[in-house]
Amino acid sequence: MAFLFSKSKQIVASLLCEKIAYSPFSQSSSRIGFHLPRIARASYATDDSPPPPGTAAGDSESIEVHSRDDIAHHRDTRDNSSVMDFPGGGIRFTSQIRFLPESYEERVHCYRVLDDDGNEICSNDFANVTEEIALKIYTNMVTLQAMDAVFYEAQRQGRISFYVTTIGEEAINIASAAALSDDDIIVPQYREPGVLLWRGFTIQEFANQCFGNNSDYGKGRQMPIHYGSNKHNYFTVSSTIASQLPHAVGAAYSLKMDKKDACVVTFFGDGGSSEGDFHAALNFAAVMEAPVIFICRNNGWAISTPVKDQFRSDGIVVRGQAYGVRSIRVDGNDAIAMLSAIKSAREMAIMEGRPILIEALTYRVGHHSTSDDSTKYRPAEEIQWWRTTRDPVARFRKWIEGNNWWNNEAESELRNRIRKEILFAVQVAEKASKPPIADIFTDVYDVLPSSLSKQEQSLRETIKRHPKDYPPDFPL
Ligand SMILES: Cc1ncc(C[n+]2csc(CCOP(=O)(O)OP(=O)(O)O)c2C)c(N)n1
Ligand SMILES: [Mg+2]
Repeated sequence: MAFLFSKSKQIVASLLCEKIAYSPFSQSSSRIGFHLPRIARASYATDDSPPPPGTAAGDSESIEVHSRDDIAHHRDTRDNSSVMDFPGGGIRFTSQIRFLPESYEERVHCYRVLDDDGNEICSNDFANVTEEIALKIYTNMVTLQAMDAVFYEAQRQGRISFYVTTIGEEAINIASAAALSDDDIIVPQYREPGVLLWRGFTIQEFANQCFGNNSDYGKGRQMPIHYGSNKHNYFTVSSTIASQLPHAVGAAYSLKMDKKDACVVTFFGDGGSSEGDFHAALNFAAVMEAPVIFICRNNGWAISTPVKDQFRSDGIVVRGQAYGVRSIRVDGNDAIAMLSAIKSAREMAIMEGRPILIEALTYRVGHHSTSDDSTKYRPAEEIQWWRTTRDPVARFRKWIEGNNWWNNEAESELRNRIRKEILFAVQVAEKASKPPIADIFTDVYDVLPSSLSKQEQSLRETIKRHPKDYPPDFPL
């Protein structure tokens, strides 16, 4: 019995060792023939020592994935000749009782290109950004800020019922969109309207959705910020956390079956990674080799729950490897780093038919939503530090100014023009008529089930009984 127990212990230890030693993408070194950010080596380390100097992201000219041999050298070599044939590949035995550490002393490195002052910190390991693209990125980030200011205010004035800002996450929103092709399908959480903005969804269209008017594609049936657009390959927001992730994998698999030159990009927060759907989606994507890019906006908070109360892993990036998904950690407040990492990810996802996980480190500078007051659960200084020192928009502005592509005059012209445009769109959206009440019940069933007919009848009777409680401008 003792013998059997000790044997099974050995097998379990070997299996566990194998899981981290042989990264699922380490069958061979994979190289793509142009400049791409290197996947942080720290995620492939095989013992609990810090990664060797010079192996952090950003110090190589091409993607480099470590081979099995590379990693195996860190292990006990005494029993190397003895390999067990096991589903998934051979497993080397070891005579040492060695548990995998629960964490590494040094956390997975974070890829960045610009420092907090907008200076380039590495010379060649990032995508080329032309003046035209840089200015489009900046203009879109400023537009997002201006939309947030006006819509947030409109909610405070009681003109719309709800709003969510993207303050602090403008670079993730815009730079990721800039790295993609319009054919790529976006499956969002809810804090990524910038992707839609980049693709040409107009300020008027945003306003129509927030006011739930007749021109809203959702016919006023959703809360504000639940944008969606077939034309822009942007799935409608579903704020049921993480439910979009398995859908994204299914959509990616269908692109692969149809041999499309496109991938699916799905966004979620750190809170989303704490849901079961995240784990199901990662595993499903890995096994089905679906071309999907998971972009996690790790902004430190899931409403009032900080990441330290959500998980004990080194963030989200390390979980990719457990599922056999290539992963990278990126400074989410560095637009150029985001653009470069996502361009590389897209290339790998489509060319190699595989999922990629990106953990973008950022901070939710605004309250969770208009229903929240975040000063009740986090220090004002913390918010202020991210709002000022780590502001992604100011950082990018410094970079374009350093390139002589931008100046104060252009800045004030842009901000004035955009604000006027948004205020105008809000006025138009507010004045527009509302969709008829009957629309609440259409578009799901071909023939309305009796339960819904009863609900419709009951709603109409309630309105008749309480006419003053119902907005007079709603067509019945
Ligand atoms: C399944 C589910 N559980 C709970 C909620 C309530 N809820 C709405 S947003 C949110 C936090 C999500 O945090 P995160 O994914 O980090 O996104 P962030 O708001 O930080 O962008 C929660 C718990 C929900 N919408 N859906
Ligand atoms: Mg969060």
